Amino acid sequence: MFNRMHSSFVVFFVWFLFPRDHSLGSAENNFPQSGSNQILVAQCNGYCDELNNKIRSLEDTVKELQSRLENSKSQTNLGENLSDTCPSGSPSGMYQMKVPGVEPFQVTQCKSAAAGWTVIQRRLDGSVSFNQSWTNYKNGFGNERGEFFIGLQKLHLMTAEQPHDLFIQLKHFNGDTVYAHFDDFKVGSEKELYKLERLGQFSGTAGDSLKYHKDKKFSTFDNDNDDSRKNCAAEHGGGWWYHNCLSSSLNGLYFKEGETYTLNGIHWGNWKYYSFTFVQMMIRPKFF
Ligand SMILES: [Ca+2]
Repeated sequence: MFNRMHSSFVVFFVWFLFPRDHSLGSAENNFPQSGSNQILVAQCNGYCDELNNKIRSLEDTVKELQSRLENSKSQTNLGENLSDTCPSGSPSGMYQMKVPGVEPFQVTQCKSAAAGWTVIQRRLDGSVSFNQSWTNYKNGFGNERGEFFIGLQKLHLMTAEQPHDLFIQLKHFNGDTVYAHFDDFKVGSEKELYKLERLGQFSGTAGDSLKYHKDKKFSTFDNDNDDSRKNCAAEHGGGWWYHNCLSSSLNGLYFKEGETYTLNGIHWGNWKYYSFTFVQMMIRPKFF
């Protein structure tokens, strides 16, 4: 809809420009051919300048619209590419989420016949830094159509309201894909430093690299709540429910080809690779 609307604008302005250019040419052609240039300039003054200014202004508008159209196209393409990342190939889309205690917000959901999986975290190209402050982890950051974290406060409100499943998809640069499913995910309040309050039973192909973090508080480089003498979040490049320090961290640094041999990447200890190039965390109400 957005693309179509802006395409129409671009077409309209292009149509608007060229006839004017043409009529301007016609007007100049109608000037006395035998007259001097001074006469031509005199006749043109106050008319051509004004028209030229308008044309320049319209050209700027067209450029701006073209730029917005390209941006819109790239965002749409990203959304289309993501559609096959949903479980069982269910289609994805943007929806408005309403949770008591917070303003309505946009989310990506994988729709199924019964209920949607809401994406709460995504890594896919390294375009967004996940080494963010406590405030940013609390409120969320990034772009819902690309890399982002939904925010701890929203996670708390959503999972406090009713029980949720957690589904994590992990993919390595070489194409290997695994998943982890936890059947009772709950995040504590800010007062509880957003601790990983519940996880439930694990199932999946990735191995359980999250149970080590159960009951642990969330930490960021500027708010160290871990059980280590070190600042785990600062050391491992992103906020997480660190213990002493980690079995997993899906908010670590992004390595484009997964080529790290340290634990500061997008890490899931039970799996053979040190860093992933695609991660998506999703939640869904357990009873619907
Ligand atoms: Ca510490």
